[in-house]
Amino acid sequence: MKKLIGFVLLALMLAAAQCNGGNAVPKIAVEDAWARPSAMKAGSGAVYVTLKNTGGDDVLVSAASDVAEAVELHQTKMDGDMMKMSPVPNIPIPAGETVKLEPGGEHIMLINLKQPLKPGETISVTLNFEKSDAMTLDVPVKPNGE
Ligand SMILES: [Cu+2]
Repeated sequence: MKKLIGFVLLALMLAAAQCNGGNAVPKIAVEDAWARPSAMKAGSGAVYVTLKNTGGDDVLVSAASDVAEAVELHQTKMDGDMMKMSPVPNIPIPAGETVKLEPGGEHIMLINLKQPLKPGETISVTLNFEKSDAMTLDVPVKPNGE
C-alpha cells in the first residue's frame, strides 16, 4: 500500500512538473482573422483566426460581438459521414503552440446575426482569455479568407 501511495505521489509530481509552462506569462499574437459572409437572410456566421502563443499556457474562454445575439465557441466533428458542429466550453492555447480556428475545425460561431455579413465589411470581435487581456479584433468579411 505504501508503495502504491509513493507511486501516486511521484505521478502527481511529474504531472505538476509538466504543467510548469502554465506559470509563464502567455504571449498571444492574432493572425489572419476573417469572417465568412452570411447568406442574404441573416442567420449564423463564423469567425476564424490563428492564435500564436509564444508564452505560457492560456485558454480562449469566450468571444463576443455585437453583430450577433450570442457568440459561442464551436468545434466541427465527423458524425458518421456528416459534419456536425457543437459548442465547446473553451479552446486551449498551449504554451508555444499555434492554434488555428479554421473551416472544418474549431471556430467562433455568431448565433442569430442582426444583419447579414457582406464581403468588404469589417466586424468587431472580442476574444476573452483565461490569463491574457481581452483582445478586440477588426475582422474582415471575406468569401474564402483570401
Ligand atoms: Cu459552429
